[in-house]
Amino acid sequence: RHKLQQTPGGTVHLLMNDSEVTPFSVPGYACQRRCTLENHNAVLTDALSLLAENAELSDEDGRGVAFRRAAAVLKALPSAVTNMSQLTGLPCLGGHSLRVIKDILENGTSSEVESTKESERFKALKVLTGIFGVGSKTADRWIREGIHNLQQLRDSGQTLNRAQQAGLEHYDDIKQPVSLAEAEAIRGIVGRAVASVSPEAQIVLTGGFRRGKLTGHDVDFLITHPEEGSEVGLMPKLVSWLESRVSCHLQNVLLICDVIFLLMFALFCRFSLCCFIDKQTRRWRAVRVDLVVSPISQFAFALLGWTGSKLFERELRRWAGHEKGMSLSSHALYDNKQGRYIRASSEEEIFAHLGLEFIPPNERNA
Ligand code: DCT
Ligand code: MG
Repeated sequence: RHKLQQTPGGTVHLLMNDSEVTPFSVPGYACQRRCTLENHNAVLTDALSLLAENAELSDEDGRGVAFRRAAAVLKALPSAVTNMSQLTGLPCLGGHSLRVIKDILENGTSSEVESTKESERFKALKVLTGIFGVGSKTADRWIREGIHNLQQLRDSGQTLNRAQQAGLEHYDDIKQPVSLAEAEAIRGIVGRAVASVSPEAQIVLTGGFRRGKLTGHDVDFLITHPEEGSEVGLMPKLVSWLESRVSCHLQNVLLICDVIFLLMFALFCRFSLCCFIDKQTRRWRAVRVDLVVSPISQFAFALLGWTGSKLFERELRRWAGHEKGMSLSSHALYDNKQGRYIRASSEEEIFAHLGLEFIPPNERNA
């Protein structure tokens, strides 16, 4: 009555008859779930993530979020889905996502995913938005003008801003994932830069690396100062310090050749730049670095907000708004009913204010 099935990884699964399949059960919000990097349903979640990416690149954010939420539910399951009946009663699985999952369980692939992957428009959107500084709107405009790849862009004579020029020039480097070792090397150099402009300031690695990922598309840092107000002006000082080191070797680890401004939020509190590190291959390569400065009074909110994952953050804000009547951002938590801000000095306190069990960073990989 039972069938044994060996997966390529060597794990043996006991396949049960339909009647014996117990449905999985998970809470409705990703911020209520513990989700490590271990994913038992990677084939399904990769497929749904690709459809999410396609929707996001086509400015269909609602559809994008629906696919992301469905993928996050499958990521949180304790074992591989083998039968549709196991999904009965699970949250966030809409008709469209269920069709894709069914297709893959029955045929090994989803025709929609395969045709999306092969579509000229999706391929062009991926290549063009892969350029540092190019978003889906710009990419879409270029595609309508007949530009589908980097060579066509170079030949088109389109005017590119400074970030886009650098993005095009260093396209291959920036596309290549950043390793943890590279992230740590960059932490060393940015840490020294921060220390030299503000000795008391502190720097923390956030983003995917804080969640335990071994690679990332960039390196995210959060900087603060123990004395409220002393962080003011830190970002411009840091950026000019980095700029003044143009073409200087720093302990043979890092060379800042170019500082590119991608985004500047209010009061200089966020910056993206591009720096170049030596991979011991005597080649310098471009890496995206995201710097955020936060006053100490907002530090816990900034740390929680910049650790991600993106979906985990979105779900925290949705939970706060829909379930608690609160507004959460990476600056503050506001109680809409009481009409006041709620202070917190640690991530644990924020979860407690939201009535959520604390989830450590390595389990926020929704
Ligand atoms: N973030 C967010 N909403 C966004 C963008 C970012 O909440 N629209 C937060 C969550 C993650 C963090 O900022 C860093 O962003 P990324 O670097 O894009 O994410 P990541 O998880 O670090 O991914 P990667 O490992 O690929 O860099
Ligand atoms: Mg990141």
